Amino acid sequence: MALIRTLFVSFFFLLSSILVVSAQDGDIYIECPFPEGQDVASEEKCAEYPACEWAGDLCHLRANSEAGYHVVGAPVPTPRGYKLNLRKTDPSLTMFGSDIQDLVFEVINHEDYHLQIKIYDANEDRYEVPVPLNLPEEAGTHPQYVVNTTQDGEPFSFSVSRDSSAGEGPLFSLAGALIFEDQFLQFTSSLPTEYLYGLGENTHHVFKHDFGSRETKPLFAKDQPVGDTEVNHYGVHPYYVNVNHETGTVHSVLFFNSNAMEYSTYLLSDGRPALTFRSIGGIIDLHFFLGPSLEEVNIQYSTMVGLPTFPQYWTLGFQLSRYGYTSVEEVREVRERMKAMAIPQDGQTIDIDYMVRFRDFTYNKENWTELPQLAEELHNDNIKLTLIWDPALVIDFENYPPSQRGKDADVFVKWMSEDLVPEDQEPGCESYMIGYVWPDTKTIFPDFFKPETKTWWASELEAFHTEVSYDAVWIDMNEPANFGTNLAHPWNWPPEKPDWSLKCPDNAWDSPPYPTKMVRVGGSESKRISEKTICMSANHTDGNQTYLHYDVHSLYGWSETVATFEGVEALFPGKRPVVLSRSTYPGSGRYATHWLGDNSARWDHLRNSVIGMLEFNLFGVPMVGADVCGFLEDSTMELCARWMQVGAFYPFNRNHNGKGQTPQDPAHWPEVAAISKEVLALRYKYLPYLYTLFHDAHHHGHSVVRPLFSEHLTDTDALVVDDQFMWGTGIMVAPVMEEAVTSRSVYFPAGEWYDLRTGHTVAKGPVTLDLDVPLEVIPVFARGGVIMPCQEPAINTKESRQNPFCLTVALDSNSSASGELFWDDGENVHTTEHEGTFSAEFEYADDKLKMEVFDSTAPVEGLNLETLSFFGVSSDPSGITVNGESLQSSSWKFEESVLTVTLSVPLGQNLEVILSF
Ligand code: MIG
Repeated sequence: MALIRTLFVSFFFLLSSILVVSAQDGDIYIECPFPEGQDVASEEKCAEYPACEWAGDLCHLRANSEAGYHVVGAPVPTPRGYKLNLRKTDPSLTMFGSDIQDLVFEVINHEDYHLQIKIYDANEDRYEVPVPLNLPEEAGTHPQYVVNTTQDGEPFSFSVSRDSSAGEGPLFSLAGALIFEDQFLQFTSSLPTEYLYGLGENTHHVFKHDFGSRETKPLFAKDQPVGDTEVNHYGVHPYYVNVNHETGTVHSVLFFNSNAMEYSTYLLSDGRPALTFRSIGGIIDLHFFLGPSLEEVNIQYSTMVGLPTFPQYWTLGFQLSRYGYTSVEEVREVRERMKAMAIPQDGQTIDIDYMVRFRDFTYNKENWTELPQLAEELHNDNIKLTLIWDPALVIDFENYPPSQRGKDADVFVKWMSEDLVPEDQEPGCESYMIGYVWPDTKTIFPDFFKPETKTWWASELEAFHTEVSYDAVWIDMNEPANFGTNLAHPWNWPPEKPDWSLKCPDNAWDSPPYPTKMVRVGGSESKRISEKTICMSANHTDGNQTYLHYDVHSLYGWSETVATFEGVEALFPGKRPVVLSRSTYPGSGRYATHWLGDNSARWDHLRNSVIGMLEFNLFGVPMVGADVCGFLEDSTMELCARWMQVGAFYPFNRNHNGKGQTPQDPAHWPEVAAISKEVLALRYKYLPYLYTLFHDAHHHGHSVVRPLFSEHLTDTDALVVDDQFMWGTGIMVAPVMEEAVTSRSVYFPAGEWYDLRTGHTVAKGPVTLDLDVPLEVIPVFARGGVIMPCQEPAINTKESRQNPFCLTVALDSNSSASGELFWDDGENVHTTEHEGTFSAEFEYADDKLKMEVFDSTAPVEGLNLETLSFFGVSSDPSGITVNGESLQSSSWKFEESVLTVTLSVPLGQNLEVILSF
């Protein structure tokens, strides 16, 4: 029945198809890209590209009717939608050659809120992204979208709209010609509004994309530090969110493609905001999510790419790290400093310094002999140990068993064909692609797509754990990074050895006709697509299919993350694996924590980190943070103090420093120590709230950190704020990210806002206020209407988890509020939804606070609720009852609209508190 209905619905779409392309589409000026960059644009240069023409001092695509495709025949229904044939209208009008002449445009209906559109070669299979997606078994029966296409014989175009499009134009509307060549895809959509967010991983200076210039940003996984310009870095997320500020609705689109790509945001000459995507391989595969709220879009997207991993509780505590610790002794000293200053800490990370000559699965028996003891000492202090591994392993089969075992299991990445193997191939290396990274000998790279590789990697992780009992795994350099590709020699090549580097061939994959803008940014030395990585002419295989590195390059980190997650899962059965990955792709969030990579100790990098954090929350990777106090360059007391304050509100809160930089652990400066203690106490107090948000992320796909506009989609002031952010709906942070300032202006959207620390009323929005922000203060607010669970803080989460609970009840203008709490042992996987879990819902209305408990199991035994803080109460109550019993008046205190009630009730039971006025 459902199927018939779907067919019927699809046919209905077809019948309602309309012509969406106007005759003058040639005037909208979609720029033609030059491999050398836009500076070379000239009439002469433009003439080299038959699909383009010079007009209005610009080289732009010819009209759709010339350079595009046209519709051939009628749509053909499929079980899930329909297909439409397209043909290139004039085969001679090409950009880079090898146009695919016959294409299929396919509409695939999924959930009512979720539509997939694919455009692919009608005759030959092309590469498609092998990352698994969760798609529904049956399509919904009441789709919220409508797809319109042009009809037989007409220039091909299509649009996607909401079915109830009152007041809202198309969400996506193909503008101009579609270009589909073997190694060059380009399409442009006009967007309903300029409120566009997401797309990464790039350095972004603003959260809302800028349409004022035709800035093009590349996407391709690269070991590329945070930059000043909008470089591509570690991961790839071709996914955007678009807000319609007039209708207050949100939709999002994933371009599910993993080839090197780039995007541009700009205004078409008719004034419409536009987004152009270019990719150099694969197919056009688009997933649309209709929301209509921001959180619904987040849920819908995460549901498809995989719900985010549920962090172990300790990972929400403060973690300390640095590159360049010289010895176990140094780590101990820092640890002592932290203890002496009583700064909370839950994690300690040790970087590649512990290894022997940067060889994975070894530890240096000189300065690091006592690494196993250090692990025990940390554990005794309730601190978890994270160790790092890089993917590249040394070629030293005789002396380095992990490589020999890997060779035996045939796990390493190979050249795509024997004839590409260089003449000077190292002995015993078969057709492995050989590079050079940190170790002082050449390296090979595991192919994590292979099942054999996963097994081998898991057993190496396990074997090393018998030597050093680490708790979590950090995977770095997994873009994958390779040094000096195509150059005379890597920067760290041993000077006594003759020059050598990995050299990539000059073929279609390593010298593609349009290598994207990535070859021209980030100080690219080789100006090639293989800059700082391995050659594109490599093969990967998952056992069934073979993939070119050219296609799956940006999935390397994702594949290593899956392998590592599975390895850690096997190592600690029943526990939630803790894996920190630098390179990510859609779907990585179900396995990984992410940090934003090598930033510098600079104020603007602190500022950008908030944007990166917000973006990764859209990307379904909510467990994210930047290197607190900055990685490259020396931090200063003031910067580090401010950064510790902001970091206290990153979901992943880790102070990490670069090698050679002066220490910046929070105990290093007395001022920073004091400031860190205060702000970490506030973080630890609200960890039960943060943890509950992560539970919602893990179970439903919610984001954790949210932009200010999340609940205020028609507020155009809120839509551009990116120096403030929310934890869920309850906490707003307005950090100070500028040097030497003592006040900052803070925007408060509609509603009641309270100082989270004192409970005092601060604002009734919408309003902008200038607030004093002395160095000791990071402004943090509670939003009226939300009840947040909290707990007395402690020096680590092991201890804080035993402490009495509290509730912060921040009232809205109706004097009501609601919230929830999730609790468990903080580390186990839940095989059933209720096993070992506790959850409760809170509701405050009509002067009555109710806590309804749904599951009450062992983890909450012995835990009490001891403090209730009501923000925004108009007068001192005359009486309070707790579960029907009157409280003595000494049990509460009323001061400046804050009512604090002291009680003692078991957390695991229903509760009713009635205030009488
Ligand atoms: O090329 O392992 O982003 O966090 O400290 C440097 C050393 C290699 C890069 C990581 C950084 C880490 C560092 N790694």
